[in-house]
Amino acid sequence: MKHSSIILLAIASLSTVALANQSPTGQLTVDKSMVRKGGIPTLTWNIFHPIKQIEEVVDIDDNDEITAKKRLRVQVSVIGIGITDGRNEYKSTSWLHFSSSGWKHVFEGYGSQVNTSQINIDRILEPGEKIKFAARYYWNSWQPYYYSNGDNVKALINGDQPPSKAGGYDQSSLNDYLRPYVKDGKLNLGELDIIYAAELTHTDQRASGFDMQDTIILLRFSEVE
Ligand SMILES: [Ca+2]
Repeated sequence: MKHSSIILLAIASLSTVALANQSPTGQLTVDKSMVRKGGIPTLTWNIFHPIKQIEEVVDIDDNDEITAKKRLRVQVSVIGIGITDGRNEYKSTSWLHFSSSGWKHVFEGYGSQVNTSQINIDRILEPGEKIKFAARYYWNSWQPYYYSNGDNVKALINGDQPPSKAGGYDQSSLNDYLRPYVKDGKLNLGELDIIYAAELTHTDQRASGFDMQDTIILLRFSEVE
């Protein structure tokens, strides 16, 4: 009984992994001959992930707009909103435009309201579908929108330089909310992840407040049949 429950647990965790990734195939081996009464079986397994790079499933053009190359699922969440003057937080609102269906709202609120595990948009994209981003922040009134085709928004992938202040990357310019996504000075994202990073408070790229971290959202792609 003990052995079979351990095996079931292993299979359960294997299928959790399968759901969380891009349909890996798994192989589970249980070495029964090694198990004595009251002993613990040796479990080994290998998981084979199909290797996919983001470039294989989408195109990111010079305007930081994304076009699906295949049928894909996209799940959108907010990584962080970092708009403060040291005392007060300011809110932002963010949107994604899908060529098949127009503007869809992602999130409106303050950085302290962000729940990174919340999926705000979950859609199927057909090949050729194009995505754009827009966001703005509130300071006395809603300020102008910035769009993905301008210099205040960048689409970034795993291994890119993190969003940073004018004058280049510097670890101290990272917002706390962004630190879990940075490793050894590079963005540490999933292979099929894209982030949109937006500067909403400044247009002068030399200003210290120009940090490209006012609103950052995550688009997580996966292949679907
Ligand atoms: Ca800013």
